Parts: sequence; structure tokens; C-alpha cells
Amino acid sequence: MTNLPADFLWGAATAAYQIEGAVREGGRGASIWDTFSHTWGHVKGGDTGDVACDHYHRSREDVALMRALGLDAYRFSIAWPRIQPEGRGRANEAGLAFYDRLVDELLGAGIQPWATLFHWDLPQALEDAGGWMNRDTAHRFEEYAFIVGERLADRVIGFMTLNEPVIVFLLGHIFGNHAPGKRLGLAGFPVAHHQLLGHGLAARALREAGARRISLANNYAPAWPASDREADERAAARMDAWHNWLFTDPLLKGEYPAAVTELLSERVPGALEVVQPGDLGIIAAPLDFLGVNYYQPDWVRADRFSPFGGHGGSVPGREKTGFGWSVVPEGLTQTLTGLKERYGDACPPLYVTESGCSYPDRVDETGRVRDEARIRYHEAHLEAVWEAMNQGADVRGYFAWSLLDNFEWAEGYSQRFGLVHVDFETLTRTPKDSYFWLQEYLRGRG
Ligand code: PNW
Repeated sequence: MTNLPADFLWGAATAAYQIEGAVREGGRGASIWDTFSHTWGHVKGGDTGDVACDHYHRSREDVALMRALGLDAYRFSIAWPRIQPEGRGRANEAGLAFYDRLVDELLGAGIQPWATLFHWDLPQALEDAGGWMNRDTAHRFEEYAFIVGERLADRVIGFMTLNEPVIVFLLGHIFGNHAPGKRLGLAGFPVAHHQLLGHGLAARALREAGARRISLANNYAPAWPASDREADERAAARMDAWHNWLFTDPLLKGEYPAAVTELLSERVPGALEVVQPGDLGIIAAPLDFLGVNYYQPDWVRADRFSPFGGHGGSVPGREKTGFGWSVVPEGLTQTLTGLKERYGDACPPLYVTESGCSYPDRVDETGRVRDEARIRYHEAHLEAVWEAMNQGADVRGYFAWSLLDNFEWAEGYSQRFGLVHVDFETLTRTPKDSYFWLQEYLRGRG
């Protein structure tokens, strides 16, 4: 880790709905996560993002924490329903002003702002019109991106259009455990295509508005067959295509993977008609970097009831985080080198835009939050990045997920990913041992 180059970018990441709270302030409209979390049975403990970390009112304190930590960069997301409460039309000035001020506070603290335009909080009004199943949502996203670009492109260093479109597709529209909670099976394919089209249109709009570095962040999970049985190997190859290449092939090669188009033509005749002439050209416009979010490999077992012929789980025999996810740093090396192998010179520079783990609190008598497991996690994953660089991957930075403990989607507040502990009763922030560990490392860089 100490061998990482001096200009390697160190950051931490968050997302609007997970930290901001203040869901009815500043003219914000409702998002699909407000609706979903307020519907009984969707989120553990009935938790919602209504207050979350109250970051909307505490951004100064949070930026001060980042400055003291010594971060180079902060990845946050912009809540679309704060900018366009109904998902279309004129911008809401109070919403823009909030992010405008946040960006200036970051720059004033010497921290690069990196902004994601869509981290899952789709305006409810757009969902009511069909959400990502409706092609029009891609055009609405373009309009929103232009508004944000006009206001912030002069100061935001890196823009990401979408966060993890593959998780929006799989968990939001196939399996239904995330908002909007749809269970569409493979008939949900338009959700993938319209997000990609939305990305392409938004990237173009951002560029027109003066943005310099544009990409998106996706989730990657190497697919490991659970056994050497042929059925598991076949299922793993298929999961690999749907999880890892469904979005990245169109972006970097201008085409959908054959494994995807073959399964679709077999199961959902006509599904590919949503791909209109010209779409792939818009989608495949060059990216300035690629954001890689990594948590764990998919341990794939054949399962004839799954739309993909298999399902993924955590890797047996490995240390587990509080979430039950397996700790497999070499899966990150494999992901980064795998992108280089698959796309060659078409692979842009990589940033790890999320990596992290949740563990239950361990607070000692003196009030310190002891999280040596998290320190070990980040150390091991940074070693894995270094290893990938030695094998030829061009990796430029690492954003820890997350700066703060926050609203962990369907798990509510039960999973804590932060470098900083948040007491959700008092909203007090307490830096954990992992925060002090990173602080010391960043100071030592000179
Ligand atoms: C990502 N999976 O979500 C998101 O970008 C973050 O907002 C989130 O807090 C973080 O990872 C931790 O979960 C994921 O089931 C959700 O494979 C689910 C999966 C992966 C990533």
C-alpha cells in the first residue's frame, strides 16, 4: 500500500438518500425510495431515509471531518428530486443551491468534488410514468444532467451519471428487494437499455455544459462456479455476462454480450426491439474513466428457477462481514485486471469508486469505536489494487464506502459501513479507528 504512486487519489463515498434526510425540505419532491421505505415490509425495522445522517443540515461538519481525515476527494450523489421535484421541467433553485454550496465547501477544504447524478432516488413522478421501463426517462435524465452540468461543471472534478445500473436492474426490477420493488424477470430488459441510453444522453449533455471528466460507476462481481460440475460452470458464465458485461460491453464495445442477446431472444421474443438504431452509438461515446464498485465475487450455483439459470451467494470458507458478504480481496484484483483483459486499449483508467464492509459496532469503555476488521479489509483491498496495477491495470484511485454509517437500503440502519460512526438517535459523529488509521497513512504520504 505504501508503494501506491504519490498521485493515487484517496476518497470516500456516500449517496444522497443514504445520508441527507430532510426529505421534505428545500422543495424536494418524493423519490421511489421514500415510497418504498414507507411501505411496510420493504426495509428492515421499518427504517426510512427521512432523517438518515441529517447531512442536509450538517454538511459543514461532515466536510470538516473529511478535511481532518486528509481526503483528496469526496464522491457524493445529487438527489434528482431536489433538482426537479417532479422529474421534469424547471430547476428548483434551493436544490441546486445546496449542492453548489457543498461543492464550494469541499473546494475550500482542498477536497475534489466527484458527483454521481443518479444513485437510485428516481423522482416518484417518473416512476408513475413507467420509470426506467419507459424510454422517456432517459430523455428526462438528459435534461436533468444538463441542468446540473450548467451549474456545477466548472467545479466538479469527476461526474458519474449512474451508480450501479446493474443493481438497479437486478435488485430493483428483477428480484424486487430494492425500489421500485418490481419483479419483471427478463422482461425487465428495457430497464437496462434505458439506463444505458440515459447515461449516453446525460454524458453528452454534461459535456455540452462544460464537464471535463465523465463516466459512471458500476458494480462488478467475478462469477465463481460453486463446483466444477458443468451446470455450475454454465450458470457462472451466464451470471458473469449479466452481472459484469451487460452494461460494460455496450459502453466500451458498442454491443450487448452474446450470452445476453441469446438468452433474451430465446425467452422474451421481441425484447431487443427497445434497442433502436443509433442508441448504441450514443451509449458507446468514450468515457474518461470507469468507476468500479466491488464488494465480493458471486459464488454461483445452477438453479433452474432463476431467470439466469443460477444464483450467486457468498464464498464459503472465507471471513464474512456483518452483512454476511465474504471478504475476498483477490476478487478485486481479478475484476480490475479482467476489465483490462476484456477491453484492452478501449479500457479507460479505472477508479475504485466503492469498496468497503459493514460490521456491528464495538465501542470500548473510553468511547472509541474499535473496527480493526475494517482496517484489515481496506488494507487487503488496497494491496489487491496494487497487485492489479503490477499486472498492468491502470488504477488511479480508491474511494472507501462509506464516509459515514448510513441508511443501507433494504437493511435500514442495521449495516454500518462508515469510517465515521453515526449515532442515529443523537446524530453524533464519532470517527472510528479505521478513520484514524487512514488519517495516519494520508499524513505519512507527505
Ligand atoms: C452498493 N449486491 O450497493 C451501493 O452503491 C451503495 O449505495 C451501498 O450502500 C453499498 O453498495 C453497500 O451495499 C449494493 O447485492 C447493493 O450485490 C447490493 C449489492 C451490491 C451493491
